[in-house]
Amino acid sequence: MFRSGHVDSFCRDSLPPADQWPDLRLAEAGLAYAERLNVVTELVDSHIAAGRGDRIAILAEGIRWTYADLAGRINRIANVLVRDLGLVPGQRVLLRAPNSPMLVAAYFAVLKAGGVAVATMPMLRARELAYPLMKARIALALCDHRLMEDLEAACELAPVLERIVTFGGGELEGLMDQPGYETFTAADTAQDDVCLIGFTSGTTGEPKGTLHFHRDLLAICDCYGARILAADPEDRFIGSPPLAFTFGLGGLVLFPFRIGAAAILLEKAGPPDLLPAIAAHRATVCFTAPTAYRAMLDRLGEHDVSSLRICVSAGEALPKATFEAWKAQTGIPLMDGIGATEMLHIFIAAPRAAIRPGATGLPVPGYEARILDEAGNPVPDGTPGRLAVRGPTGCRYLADPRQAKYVAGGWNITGDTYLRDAEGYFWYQARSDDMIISAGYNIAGPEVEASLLTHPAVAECGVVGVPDSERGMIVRAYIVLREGNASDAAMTKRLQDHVKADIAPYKYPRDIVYVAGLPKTQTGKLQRFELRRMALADARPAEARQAS
Ligand code: 3UK
Repeated sequence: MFRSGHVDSFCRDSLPPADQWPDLRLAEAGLAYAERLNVVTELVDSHIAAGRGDRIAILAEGIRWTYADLAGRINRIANVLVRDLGLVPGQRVLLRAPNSPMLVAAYFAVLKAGGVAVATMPMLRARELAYPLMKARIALALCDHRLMEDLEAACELAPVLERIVTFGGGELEGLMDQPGYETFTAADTAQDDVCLIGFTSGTTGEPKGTLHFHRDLLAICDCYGARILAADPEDRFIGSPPLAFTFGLGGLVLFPFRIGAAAILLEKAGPPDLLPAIAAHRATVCFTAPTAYRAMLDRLGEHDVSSLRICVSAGEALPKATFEAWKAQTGIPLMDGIGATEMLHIFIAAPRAAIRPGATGLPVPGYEARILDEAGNPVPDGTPGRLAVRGPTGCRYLADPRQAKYVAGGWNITGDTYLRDAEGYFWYQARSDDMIISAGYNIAGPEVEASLLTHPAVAECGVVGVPDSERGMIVRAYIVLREGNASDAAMTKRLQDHVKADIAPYKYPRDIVYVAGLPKTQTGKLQRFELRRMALADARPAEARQAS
C-alpha cells in the first residue's frame, strides 16, 4: 500500500486482514495509475486543463452545467467542508439526495477534499440510515433539504452524527458563496486511499459496507467503460439507478465524466419518467434494470427515443424475451452485464458486436472469471457452478467477517450460479441460494421466469421453491398479468403448458399465484426471499390441515 493521504485512518484501519483480500490485478489488466491520485482531478479538472471546460457536464430539469461550472461548485463545497465544517482527509460524509446536479457536486467535493463519500438511497428511513451512520462512524452529512425528516430521526438512533448541512434550500448554497472559495487544491491522496463506501442493499442480513479506492473509480471506466461500453464524448448518459447504487454512480456519472460526455440526472426516473426524459434531452446512452426496459416497452410508441444508441441492462438477469422485444421495437441490442457492489461495477458483459442473447457475456477485458464446484475446483465447460472473478477491483468489506465468505484464494465469489459454454460465454443460472431442488432435479428460478415472460399475458413474475412433502420442493410462480387478462384456472393451464413446451417440462410451475406486484429491493431487484417467506406463510395452514 502507498503512503496514505488520510489524516483520519478509520477506513484504512477497517480494511480486511491482508490474507482475506482478493487479488487486485492492475498490471494484468493493462492499468497503471500514479501513486498520488485524486479521482476528481482526473474526472473533472483534467477537462478544464485540456481546454474542455465549456463542454456540458450535467443536464437536469432547468439546469445545464459545463465542466467549468461543475468544477466551480465542487471547489466551493470542498472549501465549505474543510474550512467551515472541519473535514479532514479520511473522514466519512453521508450524502442523501435524489439524483441531481448538487448531489454530484457534493459527492465530488467530498472526494476532492480527501473525504470518503457514503451515499444513501433517498427512500431509506431513519432506522436504515442509522446503520451506515454507526458502522462507518459518520459525523457529517450533506442532505437534500426535502429529505431531512428521516435523517434527523436517524440522529437519535445514531449519536455519532454531529452535523447535518442541507442543500437545495439555501444553507449549503449560502456557505458556498463566501469570497475566496472559488479554488480548491485537491487533497494529496494515494491511489489506494478509500474514497467511497458502498453499502449493499442487504437482501439477507445487515448491509455490508464495501470500500473502494480512488483508483477503483478510474479502473471501472478504463475497463468496462472503455473496452465494452465504448461511448464517445458526444454521448448523453441517462438512466434510473440512484447514485448511491454503484451501478448508477458508474453509469450516470463516472463513465461520462471520464470521457468528457454529459450526464442527464433525473430526480424521478421510473419507467414513465425515463421515456419522456430520453426524448426531451435526446439521450444516447441508457442505464437501467431489465424490469424497467420491460415496463418501457409498453409505452415506447408514445415517445421519440430515436436518439438512443446504447442501452445497458444490469442488476438482474436479462431474459432473452426482453432482449428480443427491445431489439424488435428499437433496433437496439440491450447490453447485459453483471456487476456487484463488491466489484464496484460490471465485470462480465459482451461488446455490442458479440452479444449472445440470453448469455451475460464474456469477462470484461482486465477481469478473469471461472466456474467452481462446491470444493472450489474449476468445473468443465457446460457445468453449472459458483462464479469466481478477479480483476483490478474487488471486495474489501468494512470490518466484516463476511469478507471470508466473499473472497477465497484471491477470487471474488459472487454468490451466483453460472455456466460457461465452449466459446467462453457466461450464462446466468440463479443466485446460488435460489436454486430449487424438486424431486431430485435442479431448477433455476430465473430460467422459469424467462420462459413465463415470453408469454404475452405475463408482465412480471418471480419463481421460487415451496416446500412439498412429496417432491421436497415444488416450483411456484408469482405472476403479475398484463391488463385485460383473467387470473383463472384456464390462464394457469395455458401458462403451465407454455413453459412445458418451451423448456424441459419438469421445470414448469406446479403452482401459480397471481399478484398485483412483486416485492423489490430499493435497487430494483426481485426479493426472492420475500416470495419464499410468502410461500411459507401460505404453506403452513395446508400442512397443519394434513397433520390433523
Ligand atoms: C445480480 C445479475 C444476472 C447478481 C450492480 C451493475 O447489481 C449490482 O450490484 P448488487 O451488489 O448485486 C450484485 C448481484 O446482482 N446481478 C447483477 N447484474 C446481473 N444477475 N445478470 C446480471 N446482468 O446476483 C450479482 O451477484 O446490487 C450491477 C453495476 C454495479 C452494481 N453494483
